[in-house]
Amino acid sequence: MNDQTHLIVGPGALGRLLAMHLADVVPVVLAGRRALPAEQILTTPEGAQRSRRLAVAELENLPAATPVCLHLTTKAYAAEAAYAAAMARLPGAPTLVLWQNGYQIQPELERRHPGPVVCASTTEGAWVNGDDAVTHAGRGITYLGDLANRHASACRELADLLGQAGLAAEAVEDIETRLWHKLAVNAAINPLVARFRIRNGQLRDRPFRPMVERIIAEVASILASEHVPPPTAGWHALVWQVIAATAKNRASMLQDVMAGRPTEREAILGPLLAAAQRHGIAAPCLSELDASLAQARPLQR
Ligand code: KPL
Repeated sequence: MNDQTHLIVGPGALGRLLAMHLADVVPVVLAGRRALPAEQILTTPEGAQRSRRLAVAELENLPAATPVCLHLTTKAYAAEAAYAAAMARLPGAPTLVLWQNGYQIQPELERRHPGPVVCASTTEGAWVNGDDAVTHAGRGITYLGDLANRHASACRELADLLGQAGLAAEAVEDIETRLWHKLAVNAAINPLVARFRIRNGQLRDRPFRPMVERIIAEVASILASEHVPPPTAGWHALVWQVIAATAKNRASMLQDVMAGRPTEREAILGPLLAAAQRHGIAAPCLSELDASLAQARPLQR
């Protein structure tokens, strides 16, 4: 690892997708609690396959050198521990790039990290096939920005680098709004599909459609009280458009519940419920979903 290295911590679908692309243009190390096989295969959205040998490492045994960028690509609930484990081994303060859903870890690590902190909000779609392969299911775009707009040039450089690596990216000045918008979409889709074990498109049918509408209304009123600007097309249009575009998907939270993994419940519903409480807004649907997900058990197979 040297001072040009991009260290990616979190070897799930997003981490591997990022590593397989960035490794074309910069030195990359992919780290996790256990090291993956170095030889990895990427299937592109067009169905082509290419393999590449990556530098892989165990988080506990990272070389003691400071990379230029530390990308945290873990799930939101694992980000804090992964950050602490990585930083305990790195002598300096790299640019920290946070790829998490929700809006919980971002302000917290922005406060704690001694170097620049960049937030990424991405619509890239990917899933893993075992330990040595990742499928890039659908091309998206990644927005990059920092919460206080103090590191615009770092965001632009990173967006350029991702572009050179074949991942569309744009530096933006309103990343906080974009993170809230993604959170709102996730809040309207993920807890419901995880609770009822359905694909996203089934939300268009009865009895789920009115439930989605009620959640959108709760989310819209909470975010209005937080002065988060609504999307140009409005909340309803945004949510129903994502549901249509991802109709066949099993959302990430459903996959987590089915696999018996923790969910991103706290990162997605937590900030909304905290804001509802601060402003004295009733959020019965969100509270009920939160309580039911807190007790979610893996599907009996
Ligand atoms: O981001 C998603 C997720 O699965 O977490 C959505 C937009 C809901 C697509 O499935």
